[in-house]
Formats: sequence, structure tokens, C-alpha cells
Amino acid sequence: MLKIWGRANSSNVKKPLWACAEMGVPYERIDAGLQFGVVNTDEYKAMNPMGLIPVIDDEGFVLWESNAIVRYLCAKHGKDTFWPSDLKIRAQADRWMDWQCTTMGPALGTAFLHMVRLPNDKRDPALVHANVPKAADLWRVVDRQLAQTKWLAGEHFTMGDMPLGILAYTWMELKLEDYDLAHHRVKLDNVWRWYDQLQAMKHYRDIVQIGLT
Ligand SMILES: N[C@@H](CCC(=O)N[C@@H](CS)C(=O)NCC(=O)O)C(=O)O
Repeated sequence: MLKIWGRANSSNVKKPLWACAEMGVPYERIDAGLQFGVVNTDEYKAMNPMGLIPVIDDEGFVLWESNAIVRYLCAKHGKDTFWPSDLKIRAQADRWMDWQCTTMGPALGTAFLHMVRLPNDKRDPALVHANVPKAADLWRVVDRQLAQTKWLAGEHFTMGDMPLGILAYTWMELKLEDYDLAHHRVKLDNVWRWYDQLQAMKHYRDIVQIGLT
């Protein structure tokens, strides 16, 4: 059976968990990372030299990097749906996945780390104040896409919605008011409509919307 290493509250681990749930792929999840350790063992580093989560082992095929994992799983189990066969639609799904990793992820992830994840004495409010407005501007870019299409890569839900869909929950849940930054979470019509579409999905609610910790 497919094995997935990583704690369930990690946004990067949620990607393969949610993808598998949507496609009905059974898996075994092994807790790893932060309080669970595991990631610094020689055995784990042999699977992922970065010592990060997630990692999968699919009947002996080991893969790390969350978006590569989602692509692999969707190509294997969700061809023509989650992994679009149409080259141009797939390229757009890929684009939003890469953009999550290179652009939205660093901005929103830094704000999240310093608002939620790090212990109080390690948090830097200046980084929260610098990154929340950046993330807010980036959601406007997403909004412009969603003004043209129902989902990020077109008229159907694809793998392209997964990484940013997970970060949408983070964005909606961050306690911006604690930093006097709530005015940055402007209600963008199309992002909010897309978020409602995501929230209508059972596996999104069960796997992604589990509280920010
Ligand atoms: N680019 C990598 C980033 C992986 C990553 O940074 N994972 C975080 C969790 S979201 C991690 O392993 N943190 C250390 C830990 O949990 O011990 C990916 O997308 O898989």
C-alpha cells in the first residue's frame, strides 16, 4: 500500500492526503516531522536527503517534493480529471502549482510561521507585517484568474487547485486582527466563491480544514 510520511497538520503533507482522498487511493500515513521526529534518521534521509515532509513510497518508488508527489499521484490515478490530458489545461494547473511553491508559499508561509507555528519567543512580528500585505496582493492575482474560470485551470477541479486551495484555508483562518492587519483580507469575490466550492468538498473539510497548528 502507498505510504505517506508526514504530520497531518503540514500544508505540504495535506496535498498528497487530499489528492489520495479525492481519488479514492488507500494509503498508510506515518507521523513524521516536528514533535514526531523521524526526519533526521538515516533511514528517512536515505529517502529524502532534505529531511523534510512529505515523502511517499509507492510499492518501492520513493518520491519527495509535495507538488511532484501530487503530479505523480494524479497522473497515476486521476488521468483526464485531476491530471488533465489536455496539454494547455495541464500547463495551467502546473503553473498554479509552481506559483504556490515559489510565490504564494514563501509569503503566506512566513506569516503563518511567525503567527502560529513558531514558539512565541521565536516569532518576529515584523515578518508578519511584511508578508501579510504581500500575500494579500498575491490573492488579487488569483482573483483575476478566477474571474475568468471556475477553477484555477479552467472549468474543472484539477491538481492545480490543490496546493493553493490548502493555502486558501490558511489565509482565511489566520488571526490577522491580532496584528491589526485584518483590513488586508479583502473579500475578493472570485477567491471567496472558489473557497466556497472547495469547502463544499467533503475531503477538503476533513483533511484541510483541521485547524491551524
Ligand atoms: N518544497 C518542499 C517543502 C517541504 C517542507 O518544507 N516541509 C515542511 C512541513 S510543511 C517540513 O518538513 N518541516 C520540518 C518538519 O516538519 O520537521 C515540498 O513541497 O515538499
